[in-house]
Amino acid sequence: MTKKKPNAARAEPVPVTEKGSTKKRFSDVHGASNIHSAKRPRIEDGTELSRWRMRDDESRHTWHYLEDDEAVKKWPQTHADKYFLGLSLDLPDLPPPKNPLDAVRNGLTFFEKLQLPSGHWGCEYGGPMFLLPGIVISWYVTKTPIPWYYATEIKNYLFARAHPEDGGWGLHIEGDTSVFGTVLNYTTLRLVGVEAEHPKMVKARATLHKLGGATHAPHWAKFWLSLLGVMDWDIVNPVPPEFWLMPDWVPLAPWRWWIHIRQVFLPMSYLWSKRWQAEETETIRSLRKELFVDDWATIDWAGNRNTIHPNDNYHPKSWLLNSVNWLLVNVWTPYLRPKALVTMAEDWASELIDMEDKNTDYADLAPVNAAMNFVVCYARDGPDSHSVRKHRERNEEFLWVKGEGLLCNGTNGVQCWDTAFAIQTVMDAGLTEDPRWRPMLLKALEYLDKQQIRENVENQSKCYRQQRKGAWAFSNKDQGYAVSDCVSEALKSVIILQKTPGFPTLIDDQRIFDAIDTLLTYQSSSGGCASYEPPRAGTWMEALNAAEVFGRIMVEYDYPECTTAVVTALSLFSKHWPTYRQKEIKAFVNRAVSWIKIAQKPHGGWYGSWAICFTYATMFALESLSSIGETYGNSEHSKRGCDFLISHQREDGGWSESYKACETGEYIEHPTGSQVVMTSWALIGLMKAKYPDKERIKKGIKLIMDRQQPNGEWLQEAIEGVFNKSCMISYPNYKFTFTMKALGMFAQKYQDETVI
Ligand code: LAN
Repeated sequence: MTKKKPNAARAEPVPVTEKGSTKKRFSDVHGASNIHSAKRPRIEDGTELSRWRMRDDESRHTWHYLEDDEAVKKWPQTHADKYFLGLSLDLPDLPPPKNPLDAVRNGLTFFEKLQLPSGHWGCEYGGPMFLLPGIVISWYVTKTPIPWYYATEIKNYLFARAHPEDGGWGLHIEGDTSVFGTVLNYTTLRLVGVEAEHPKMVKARATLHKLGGATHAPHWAKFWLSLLGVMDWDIVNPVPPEFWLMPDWVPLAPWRWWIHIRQVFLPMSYLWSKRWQAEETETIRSLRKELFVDDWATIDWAGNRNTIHPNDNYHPKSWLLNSVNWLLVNVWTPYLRPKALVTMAEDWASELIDMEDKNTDYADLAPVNAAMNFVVCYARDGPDSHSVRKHRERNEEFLWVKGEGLLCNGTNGVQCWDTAFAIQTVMDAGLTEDPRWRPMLLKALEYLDKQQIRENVENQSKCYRQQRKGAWAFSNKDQGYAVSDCVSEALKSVIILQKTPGFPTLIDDQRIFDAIDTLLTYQSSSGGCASYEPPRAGTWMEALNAAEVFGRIMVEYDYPECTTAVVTALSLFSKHWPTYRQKEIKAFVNRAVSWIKIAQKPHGGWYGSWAICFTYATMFALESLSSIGETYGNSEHSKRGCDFLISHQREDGGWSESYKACETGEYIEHPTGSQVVMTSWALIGLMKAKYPDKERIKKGIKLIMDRQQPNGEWLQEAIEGVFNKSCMISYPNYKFTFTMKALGMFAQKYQDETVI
């Protein structure tokens, strides 16, 4: 389905966006860098979806809108483009599967078409509703022109994702309306050019006012709105850069915080300290009237620092944090804060920001700090600086276009992660030696070869980074942050393929050892593994969680998901290189699995932090146990895990856990019933644990097969992923990788079963 081409005359000529370099394209589309007026973008009903293209430059994703018909002809839309945009692929029906392995083959036939030129699989990575506002506000305050087709599709996306009844927005696409979501997305719409009197805006504004208006927003919204000049900085709880001057031994020094919180607080602290604000515009003046219940001129900014609506207050501030804030506001800042110290702190924060930009070539950890670092560079280096141009260019990689419109991804992609799972899926189905899949797998292996991180970052200890040589990131090498499970899943996939007859050894032993050496740095004192770094402080640090809307954000935690991935990677490695760091690996694995046992909940399941929720983590935990030979028949832990899963199997054979489980810590069913992804996780866990009742497993397999479409695909169901307990995030490729993995495992295990 193609949207109607708007016939309104175009206000300004937008240059052809051909297959040039991203850099060229950027300066073309967003105007030369000497354009500094925040012009209101033109906004239309829609764009023509058939004119969008996703460009894959060695896994740097950028979306291009081709306004020129010649360019459209020269650069045809691929299957992947069409799929992402929700356009029909017109693929023929495949022969109906006679058994689960046929279903895997059909699934692969479809999934193969989505493999991108550099060898990986891409996807939308949306869900959170607080990311796009950061990007748009950063464009606005840096006077980055917003092309009409971005403005138009941002409007379409946000309207499509507004709550059907109250017209507001939540923290994430399935969440209840909150002030955070509503105030930021309303502001975003205004900044891209939507009129305040548009009926949807009137409705959203009424909802915002019912919730108390912008003064009831959480910390991060108050930060963005102060930067924009819609609020006064006095309403923002303090983020002093002086924190960065604390000696490393201080228990609450920021280098000990979780990487995402410290990389966000870093630019935030710089801008807070400078009380930097955008140039005032008509829209900003108007927002001051629109976002508040009271008259703007009468608002007691300082008095509303802690005002927050209950819908947003997932993690209320502790008495400790409130006391620290009180002292900072009433004593430190007005009376003590010496100028020389402030300058020193700002300079050090600024240097740390530069290191982050340099180490990632301006890609940055994620879109929150990328948008903020962009503003820091603009405020500090000026509008025409190299740093500003680089940020402007790289922030494009967070954008994603789909049928509903334009959104911001949670990272610059899911490239290495999804590619690793795709390879393992084929392995689990026993199809790696089938020549039919060789070209696809070879491209995937070549991709992982190119994406392995070959060096540690410069100034590793100065900028508090974790060792990363030999690692893989979640997205790509440019971003370059090693994550324990991303290294593990990619490494497993490389070993699997390189040990399969007919595949080349692209990654030599030394590079495999580098990955192992890095992985071995990831064990925490408990025995488990965290995400980016082993925990650097205790969970008491959560008492300083100022973000209000998220839980478990201040420090690293050990996760069954990450721990299992490392355990299985080390075990696979040891099979092929039995002598390399043999003792350490054995000790690592034993301690890790012991931690898995400790982390089991009284009901038998495990709490998942990166996808929903107990079903996801229980799958991993059962895999960890089985890797040391503990399964249903011989292990109490494994048995309890299986019984937990089985107790939640539904009548139709599937599983259906809701994201609410992540928030509440209790298993809660999703109102839309069984989900294929969730069902696959449960079945994989049960099969890993050698659960004896084949019929129960078969019932779930049948559900997955019944939901497969005649062309081999599965359709999107409820959101799959989560972070920080409260925010959900999409993993659209899971509906391919985990379904096929479950089917493939079943086919391998019960070779004669047809399941039709
Ligand atoms: C991710 C995505 C991947 C995820 C897994 C690899 C699945 C996980 O097993 C380890 C943690 C990790 C790497 C992870 C951490 C937090 C991220 C980066 C995200 C969920 C994607 C988006 C999120 C990030 C924090 C979003 C920005 C929001 C802030 C609160 C700063």
